[in-house]
Amino acid sequence: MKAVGVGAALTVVGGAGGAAASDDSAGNRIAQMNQETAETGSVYTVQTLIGPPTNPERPADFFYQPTGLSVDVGDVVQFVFVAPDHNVVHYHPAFGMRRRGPTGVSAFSSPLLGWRPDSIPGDQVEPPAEPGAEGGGEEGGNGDGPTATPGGDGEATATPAENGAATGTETPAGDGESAGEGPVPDSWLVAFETPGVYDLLCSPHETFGMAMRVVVGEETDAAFETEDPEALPEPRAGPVGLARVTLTDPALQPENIVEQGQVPWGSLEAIQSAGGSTATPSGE
Ligand SMILES: [Cu+2]
Repeated sequence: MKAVGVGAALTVVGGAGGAAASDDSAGNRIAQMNQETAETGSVYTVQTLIGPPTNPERPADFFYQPTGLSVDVGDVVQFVFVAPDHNVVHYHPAFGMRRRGPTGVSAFSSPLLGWRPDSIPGDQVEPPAEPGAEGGGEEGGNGDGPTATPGGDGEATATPAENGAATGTETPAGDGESAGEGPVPDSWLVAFETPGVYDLLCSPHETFGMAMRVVVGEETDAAFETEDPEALPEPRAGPVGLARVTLTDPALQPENIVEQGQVPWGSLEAIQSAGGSTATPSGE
């Protein structure tokens, strides 16, 4: 599991915490324009997280929390990159993918966010550490860690002290509640203006199942397959790898998302049937 250093500038995002009211005035303005929907203009938070693997085909669970989200037209979703090195991409023909969203909606994608030099311990030393290798690696997480020089001849090894020093490591996975504390340097906002069902993926982790669904308004009829993995088109037109499992999970049926409001990762059938490692203790 990746460890994320603490102590860098945390002021980029002011209190990424709550799901509401990051901009009261705008929210009120929109609410007045749409008085029939009291929630309109709300800001919802979705976190990128990493947890223990619930499927032997992946090294870890990479997921959005919640994985299913119901919002009203005009609402904003703030993606908070608690675990670094993720992005948010709409399944859209502009990206060479089959459209998994309402027609007429522009493609959107975020950059890969949350990365900092100490995101991957040992990454900034010479020569570059291999994943999982001594001095770097994914097990890491040990604060005083990588002072052992990974390089052979003790020569070109810039001491990783600075990197190591920053690792008062805290693994954010599963910490679904405290978006306002800990290493949360980045976030990204999307406003959903068109009703319908939207499927989103994380480019680096789509094959591991990192995908989610946003249902905007009451429009739960999707113009694409949401239930039967067998009926999905073959990649690259459709979702790839375990994202096909995620996006056809019964818990993510659009009607269920609207009914529940939010569907946490841990309530996906695929996760529960995997023997229920508690990947998402925070699952509201
Ligand atoms: Cu990801």
